[in-house]
Parts: sequence; C-alpha cells; structure tokens
Amino acid sequence: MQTKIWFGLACWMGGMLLLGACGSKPGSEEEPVREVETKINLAKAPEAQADSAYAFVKAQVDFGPRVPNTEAHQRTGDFLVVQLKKMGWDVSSQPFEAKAYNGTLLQSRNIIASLNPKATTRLLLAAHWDTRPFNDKEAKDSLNFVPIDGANDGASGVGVLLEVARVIGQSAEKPALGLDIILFDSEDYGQPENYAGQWSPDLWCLGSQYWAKNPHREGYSAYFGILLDMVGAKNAQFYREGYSMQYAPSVTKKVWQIAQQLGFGKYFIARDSPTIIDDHYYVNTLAKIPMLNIVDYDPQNAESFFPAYHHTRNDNMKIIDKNTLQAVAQTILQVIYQENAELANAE
Ligand code: AHN
Ligand code: ZN
Repeated sequence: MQTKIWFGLACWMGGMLLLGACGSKPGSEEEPVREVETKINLAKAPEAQADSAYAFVKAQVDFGPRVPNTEAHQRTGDFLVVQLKKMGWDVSSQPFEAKAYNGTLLQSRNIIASLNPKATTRLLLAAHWDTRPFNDKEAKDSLNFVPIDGANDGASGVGVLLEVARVIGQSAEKPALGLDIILFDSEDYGQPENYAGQWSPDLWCLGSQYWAKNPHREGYSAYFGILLDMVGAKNAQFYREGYSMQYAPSVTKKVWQIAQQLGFGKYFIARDSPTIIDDHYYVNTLAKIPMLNIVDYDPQNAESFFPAYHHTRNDNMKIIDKNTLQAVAQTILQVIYQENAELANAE
C-alpha cells in the first residue's frame, strides 16, 4: 500500500520533470529513450561555423574521389597536412602499404595532428579520409563500377575535424588537455557487395588496423576517442552504436546528453543501434582505447544499417547539410572544453 503511493508520487514527479506521461513506454519505437540524468553544467566553448565546415567538405570533394593510388588521393592528403599545420597543430604522416581484398597494394598514409603533445591526458578524434573505389550498392556489376564522391562517407568527418581544429587553433582559450586528430586512410576499400570471395571485416579499416598495431608514438594512449563517419547528411540520425555502448558506454551517453543539451536532439537520438564494424572497432579491440562512433544510421534499413546514399553516386555534395556539420562540430567542441574544464577542476 505504502509502496504504491510512493511509486505513484515518484512517477508523478518524474513525469513532471521529464515532461513525459507515466503511461508511455520508454524505449518503445515511437518514444525516444529518456534516461533520468542530471543536467551537465556546460562549460564555455568556442563556436563552430557551418559555412567553414561545409567549405572543408567541398574542398575535399573538389579534388575528386580520394581513392588510394590516385593523384586525387595524393593531393588531398597533402592538402590536409597543409591545412592542419596552418591551424597551428603538430602534424605528422604515417605512410604504410596495405593489401586490399583483391591483392592490390594501397599506398596509404594516416595523418596525425596533435595539440599539447606533451600532455599525458589525451583525447583522440578520428575520421577516415579515403573514399570508396566503387558505387557497389548501386551498380551490381563490377564492369559498371565507378568511384564515388564520398561527400558524406569520408569528407564530412574530416571536414568537421578540420573545423574543430581551426576553431581551437584560433581560440584565445586553448584547452590544456592533449588532443590528437587522426585521419585514417584506406578504410573503405573493403570487398564489393557481390564479391565471390570470403567476406571479412578485417578487409575494411586498413588504416586504423595499421595504426592500432603501430601507434605513431610508442606507448601512445588516450583516455577515450570519438570517431566521426558520415556526419554531414541532411536529417542524419546518430544512434548510440553497439560497440560504442559496449566499449565506451559512459562517454557515449555523455556525448549524446551534451548534444541534446545543446539542442541537437534531432540528430543525436538516445536509442541504441546494432554494432557496426568501423575504425573505432579496431581502436577499441587492438589499441584498447575506448572509442565511440558517431555514424549516420537508418533504423528502417535492417540490411545495411546505412541510409540509401551509402556507397552510391548519390553520396555527393547535394546530400550535405551545413546544419548537420555544425551540430556535430559544436558537439565535439563542447565535449573537448567540457573534458578540459573537468580535468582542471579535478586538479
Ligand atoms: C562495413 O560495411 C563492414 N562497415 C561500414 C564501415 C564504413 C564503410 N563506413 C563507411 N564506409
Ligand atoms: Zn564507406
């Protein structure tokens, strides 16, 4: 009896607090999960610019598809190094040769930009900068394969990180926290859809696998990492991805909460998605750094998990929305300055 009254009261208060009705089923299809979490006191963070992030995406696409062993790939890599240096970051390249599913040797390089290189408490941000050599989800016949622009799959994550790097580089209040941006190469050269040979996840994400086995600095570690993949499409939906929740649950929840507090709940949906093999998988399992993935997820597409543009020629500038880029860039900046403030408070 007594318990029932208390439950009713708690439910009423909780309902008032969350502006949700007691009868609604959290976690059901219609209702986003709303966990009772205390509000985070947001630290002051500099602002990302939508136009600037967009220009960084376009600049990459303008080089042409960034397929390893092509001139566009080479030139884009050089461009990224120059940009990051110009923004005041310490930049190094990690060249490597990777063997693709069909035996092709891919002349590859991971690009690493660091801030406060001597700081021992480090946060890692990453995205892949190469693009898929074929539109295999569209043309089912390999004779009709063409490379894709990869405006979203590739350029968007890098574009957001360039904007984050630019804003921090210009800021009068630079974080004391150590920061590393790693642009992984040769992520997207995995076996095509109708390939007759064996499917293996390890044929994807060749740059992150190489880096995880050969870190750019001996004994390198970060206390967590964030991977960005396909973060620029109009109406993107970022669910809390399976490996992120498995390996980095507390930071994943925190990032989603920060995004929601910033007003980006339309993109950052506090629901879980299945596991997705991506660069973060190898950073988690091989480098043992907890890393989450912010990746566009299509809950309607049970087969591939990704929206319809994925690995087709439709992945071009037409699907890029600067509001999405801005939401992700601002969320990342907030996370960085939040962590920096919490670190300073702990000292
Ligand atoms: C697989 O298709 C195995 N993983 C998706 C990783 C990916 C490809 N992200 C962008 N392109
Ligand atoms: Zn891809």
